[in-house]
This record gives sequence, structure tokens and C-alpha cells, in this order.
Amino acid sequence: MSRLIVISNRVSSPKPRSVEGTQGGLAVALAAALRELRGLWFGWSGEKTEAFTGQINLHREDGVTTATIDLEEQDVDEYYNGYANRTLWPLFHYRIDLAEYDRSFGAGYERVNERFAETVAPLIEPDDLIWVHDYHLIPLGQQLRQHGIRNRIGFFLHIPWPPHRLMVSMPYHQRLVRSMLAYDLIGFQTAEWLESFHHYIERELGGIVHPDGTIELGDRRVRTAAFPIGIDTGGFDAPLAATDARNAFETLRRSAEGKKVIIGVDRLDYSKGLAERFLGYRRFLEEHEDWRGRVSLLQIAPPSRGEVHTYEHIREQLDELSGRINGEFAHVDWVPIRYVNQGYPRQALSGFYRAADIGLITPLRDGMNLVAKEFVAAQDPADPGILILSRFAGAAHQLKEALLVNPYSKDEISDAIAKALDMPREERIRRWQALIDNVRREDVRAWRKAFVAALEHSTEPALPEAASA
Ligand code: ADQ
Repeated sequence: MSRLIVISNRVSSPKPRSVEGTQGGLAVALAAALRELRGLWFGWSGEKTEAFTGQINLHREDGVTTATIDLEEQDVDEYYNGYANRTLWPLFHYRIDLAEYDRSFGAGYERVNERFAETVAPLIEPDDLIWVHDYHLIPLGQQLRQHGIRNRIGFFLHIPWPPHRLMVSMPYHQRLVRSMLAYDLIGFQTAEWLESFHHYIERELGGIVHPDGTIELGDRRVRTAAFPIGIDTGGFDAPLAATDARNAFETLRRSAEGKKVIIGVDRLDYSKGLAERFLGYRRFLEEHEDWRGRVSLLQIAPPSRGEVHTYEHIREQLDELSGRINGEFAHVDWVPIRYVNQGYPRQALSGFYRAADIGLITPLRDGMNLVAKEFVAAQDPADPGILILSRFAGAAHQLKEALLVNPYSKDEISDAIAKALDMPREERIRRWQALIDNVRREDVRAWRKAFVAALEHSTEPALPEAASA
């Protein structure tokens, strides 16, 4: 059986399931895939070093080998804080107003990708399958090829792919996209991002997109497809079985004192639509006086990417906005918004989800959004809460029985909250049943199995012409 080599920007230690604690669903899923396929997980340790040495720190735990490297401060500034998070992240989330173009970012990005390639190449054996993850490492496949790697290499993009007309606003966009032709398989979260990628290939590069998703450009043929990522439902669908989850559930229910609870859980990021969400909730309080004092919003949002200044700005904006809304509506015995800048272990989150009546997940743009699926998985089947979900999250393509809203519209958010609060139990159960069926069926295991199987079969894709010849 082939070995699987997973390469991502950061590597987290694959702890045994019992102590998975704060690990995200993705880390858990990748660790499981690596365990099954005797794998290796390569990436940045998160540590900085004075001068890059390419020294690999190997660590073996629970059947998975992790191999990490340290990066120089300049690498982190230009590659991670720069090109990845100040150029690609905003552009790919349709925020060209926030995208920064700086020659040094592009150079740092290519340098670090090259450092990844030269360091990991000697670890690769001829039969290995290689799976590269996300926007930090788009050109890595090409650089691995330059190091003589002939293995099957797949790439999965966790975030949206922008529409063609936005993509071309980035300097050197062709150079970046052409580098992707070195992969054998390119995966996206949804058919929508896949379609945007196809448009770019056809309109910008003059390539051909075949009905089976194979793209053809010059002598390159690359398979492309949508592989919607799911969650590991195991940790979420019996939330009250674990002590931490039960404590979290009871703490939230007790502090709610019989009031309805709306919950939002997001990394503090402008793509998550937090300001718009607060304003939508404010509109609800304005229009529904009878609900004042009977409902509260718990927003959990741990800060991320603190070294990028737009993230300081969004933080200030949300502090100000939550304070203003609370000042406007609060009574001595009621605060409308509880805004918490802290991360919680997965089990505690599952208890919070279970204790909530509404999950309010309204990103302005999101590759998938795992929180929406975690919220669904954690509900009580006999008395489930309602998911209000942005139509611009990748998850909206699957979770159609949620109340889908335009996250830019205060009125739609307000109306959806009112509808969810008044929804009869039978309708909540009917909607939840459809949602949980999808969350269980298209879970993280199904995602990685589908991707790895497609990668295994990706050599010499059968083109329609070839098939009929
Ligand atoms: P993110 O933008 O980070 O992921 P999301 O999909 O919601 O967004 O995943 C976040 C993960 O972090 C979830 O598992 C969640 O439980 C956890 N998390 C969030 N807030 C937390 C908190 N306060 N405490 C603890 N944990 C918290 C990117 C893309 C998404 C895509 C994923 C996976 O932006 O669109 O769904 O990758 O592909």
C-alpha cells in the first residue's frame, strides 16, 4: 500500500483520540488518514530560527510521523503574514480592497515554498502519494517536480477560489495558476469554486475543461473536482457524554436563566461577517421589543493572525460595536451580547452548541465552514436548535435545510432570528434530520477517502478523445 505524505503550512501533533483536546477537525482527520496509510506529515513547526538550516525535526506518535522545519523571521513575515494572509486570503475572500501587493511578499512566498520542496524531497519514496494543502503552498507541486519528484501529487484548497475577474487583479496571477498544472489532482470545497477555477483556465489561459472536470492545457492534463470537507462527527454527536461538554452545557444553560441563546463561534476574521452579524442582531432587537431581555447572543471569537494589522482593526471594530449595542439595550439584569475572545477545547464547544437554541453562522465568504456542521452534530434530536447560515459559506451547498441568509442584510438576519425563535418543534426536527443526515454522510472520513481515491487514480486521466480513440 502507498504511503501518504501530507504537506501543510502548519503541522499539529497527532495526539491519541482521548487527548485530542483543542485540535481542529481537520488535524484530527488528517492524522486518521496518516495512521491508516502509514503516513508522514510535513510542515512548519510554528517556530522561528535565526538562519534557515533545513533541519527536520522528526517525531513519531500514535502511528504518525511528523516532520517539521523552523522558518526565519523574514520568511514568516513575507510568506505567512505577507503573501498568504495579506495578499491571497483577502483576494480569495473577495476583499480586493484589503489585498496588499508587495514584491517582497511574492519573493518570500516562493522562497518558502522552495524551502519546503528541497527539505521534503529527500523524504519521498517512489510509491508515496503526496497531498498538499491550502493557499500557503500553491506552487509547491511545481517546485517538487523541479526536484525530480514524479509521484502523484494532489492539492486541496480549503478556501474559496475567486471569480476570474477578481483573480486577474493580482499581479503575476498567471504565474501562480500555471504552477498548479504540476499537480495531478486539484480539489476545491464546492462546485462554485471549481467553476470559478475552470473559468480562469478557459478564459485566461485558453485551456480546455472536459465534462469530467479534467483540464487540458498544452501537454498537461489535470483532474479537478469538488470534495466538500466534513467534520469528525464522533466528537460532537454525543456531546453530553463527556464531562467537559456537560460542564460547558450546564454553565451556559444556567447563566442563560431560561432565556433563549444564540451562539456564534468563529476565528476573529473579517471574512466571518461578525460586524454584520452584530448589526443584524441589533436590528432584531430594535424590531422585536418583546424579545428584549428574553434572548442573548454568545459570540466566541478567539483572535487570530495578530501580526496582520487588518486583524487589529476588526478587533477594535467589534469591541466598539458590541459595547455600543450592549450600552443601547442592556438592563441591570440582561446583556444582549456576550462577546468572548477565547478559544475552547472541542468538547466544551460541543456543550455550548448543544445548549444554544440558534447557531448564527454568517460568514461573508467561507470555503466551507465547519462550525455550522459541528453545531448541527451537537443538537438534541428530540429538541434541536436551528442553524441560520450564510448563503455564501461553502456549507450552504450541502446544508440546504438551514435558514439561509444574505449575511450583508441586517433585515434578513433579523427576520431569520425571529423565524427561528418562533419555529414549532416539528419543523425544527424535520429540518435538523435533513441536516444531520448530510453531516454524517459527508463527514471528514468520506472527504479524505474520496480525495485519496481520486489521487490514486489520477495518473494519465482518460480524456474523452483518448477514450474514443
Ligand atoms: P476556518 O476559517 O478556520 O477554516 P472553520 O471551517 O469554521 O473556519 O473551522 C474552524 C475550526 O476551528 C472549527 O473546527 C471550530 O470548532 C474551531 N474553532 C473556531 N472557533 C473556535 C473557538 N473559539 N475555540 C475553539 N475552536 C474554535 C478554513 C476555511 C474554512 C474551511 C476549513 C476546513 O476558512 O472555510 O471549512 O478551513 O477546510
